[in-house]
Amino acid sequence: MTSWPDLADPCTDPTEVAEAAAAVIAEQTGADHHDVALVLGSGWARTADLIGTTVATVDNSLVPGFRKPAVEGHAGSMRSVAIGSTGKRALVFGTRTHFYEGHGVRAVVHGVRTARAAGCTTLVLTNGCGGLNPAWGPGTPVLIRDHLNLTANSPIEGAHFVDLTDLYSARLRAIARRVDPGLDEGVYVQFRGPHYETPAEVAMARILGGDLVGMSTALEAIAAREAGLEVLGISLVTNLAAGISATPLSHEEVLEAGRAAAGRCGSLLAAVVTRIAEGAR
Ligand code: 8IG
Repeated sequence: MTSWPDLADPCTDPTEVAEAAAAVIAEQTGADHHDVALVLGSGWARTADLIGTTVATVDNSLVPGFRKPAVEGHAGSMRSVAIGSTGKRALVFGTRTHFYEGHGVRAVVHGVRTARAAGCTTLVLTNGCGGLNPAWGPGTPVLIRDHLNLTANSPIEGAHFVDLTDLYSARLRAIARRVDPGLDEGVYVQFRGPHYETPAEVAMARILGGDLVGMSTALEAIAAREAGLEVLGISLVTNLAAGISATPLSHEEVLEAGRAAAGRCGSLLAAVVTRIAEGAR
């Protein structure tokens, strides 16, 4: 068993672990670099197959700094996917580490830093979330236009004052809307979780300008911007946020909405990633 520096150790440079991870990924996938990285959140797991042919699947446990998933419905592996016939490669993370797991923010953004180290210039972040707009029924994909980070944390270490204007690339959002002109946009609010919000917290999120509530994505997007990646964020509304709908939330409902929306989300993601790859580099 090889050992690598512990991400959680403050003396460890997280970039070094990301570089070690990228080296293992290159070795395991036979691809010296990847172009586009994707993080598949709740409801998005099945979409990778539509992007192209999976060339290699790598168990997370083989890759420095990666953890086993804590959530049912997430896969503990990453894959290298040939994007259609573009000649480009996607690095698809089938799972993410959530902030609420308590392993620290470095673990949360390790995939993002690894994507950068693997050569990616674009990052597509997907998630399942609660919707505040009653017009967005379960199974509606929504583009993330901006976010509110309510975790009281940042992935950035040291005095790096990273600009987050246009964090969610207007260029990439326009590409997505060309693929699906009916796509709405919204402001994603990252709460810590793992509990869902109270109705009062959802009302607060609305007053603050939020449209979507979830437990991921914002911290990863910040790390991506620090790393110089262009970011596209797409949420899948799997449930109406607490207090918006009359029924209580359940993880089952979330999984079911994901299964039902897999087709639409898959073709959307495949078309968007193909267009990005056609224009990338
Ligand atoms: I899926 O309603 C999913 N994830 N915070 N609130 C929060 N996270 C979520 C929700 C939700 N649905």
